[in-house]
Amino acid sequence: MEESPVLVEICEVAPDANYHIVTLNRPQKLNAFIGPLVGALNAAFDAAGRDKTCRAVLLTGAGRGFCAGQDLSERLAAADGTPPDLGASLEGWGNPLIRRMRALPVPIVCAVNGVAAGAGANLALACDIVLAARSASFIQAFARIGLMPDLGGTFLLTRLAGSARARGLALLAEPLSAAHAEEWGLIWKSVEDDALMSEAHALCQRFCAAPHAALAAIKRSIDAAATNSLDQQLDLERDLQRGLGRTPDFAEGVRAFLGKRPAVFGPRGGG
Ligand code: T3D
Repeated sequence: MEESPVLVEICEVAPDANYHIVTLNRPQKLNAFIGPLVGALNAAFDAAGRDKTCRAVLLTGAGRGFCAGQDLSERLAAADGTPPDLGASLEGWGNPLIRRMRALPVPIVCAVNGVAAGAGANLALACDIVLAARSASFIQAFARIGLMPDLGGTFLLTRLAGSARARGLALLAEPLSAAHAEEWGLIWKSVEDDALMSEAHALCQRFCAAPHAALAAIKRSIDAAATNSLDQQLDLERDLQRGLGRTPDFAEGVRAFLGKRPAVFGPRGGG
């Protein structure tokens, strides 16, 4: 029987707190996207959203690569010469995937274990915290094959790295090392290869004990800041902070600080 193209493992940290480990699993093709893989990936993020005990998602790839983007063997013209409809493909799975990831109310930690190319690079950049192994690289490979960055790449690259670097990366389609990606602000951190997974797990465990509603509000407000005016953002901060000020987690945070002890935050949905 063929192995599933996406593996999901649930790592329980407490009875009411776990994180989901989502592994792209086509190692022989550097985890390139095919229909069943992208279907399973969308389903995995859906499941994480529905699981009220899930407090973080760890996304990584099996084998020596993270993800080489779309599997190009699925993109040959049909026998009658009809070209593929890439717009329909993005509308069908790519755009819903990125929207789903950004709307997920828990942090997504990406452990980039090897090359991240094309849509695979932008999948990583759409995560909340990106760790990359020192040996990993990011390639906006699209222009090599007559395409442009997708999966939010033009939006994310420009905001993360600035216009000059976004243009260079997309127009030249050259590999960017993990160290440079960190230096340019594209990712959170590059780490030694053998420390990648332990660092990613440690972050997810930490999120399992963090104040859930605050993290969800942080995700939402930072996303909104990309397009809001300062006035709109101030209003959003006021509204979200008003809600957070009424949570048991905030009351506990204050009590813990004043009592000089570590805070013990409640379950997802409870704060
Ligand atoms: O829906 C839509 O189509 C629209 C969305 C499009 C988004 C996109 O992602 S377009 C961009 C697609 N990706 C690429 O163009 C990257 C293609 N891959 C590469 O350039 C190289 O493989 C890498 C630089 C990523 C890694 O190079 P290297 O030398 O480390 O590995 P390799 O030998 O090239 O790859 C290993 C195997 O994976 C190899 O298979 P084989 O010969 O051992 O059977 C190779 O063909 C396969 N592979 C890698 N990437 C893809 C792929 N097979 C199909 N599609 C790929 N994208």
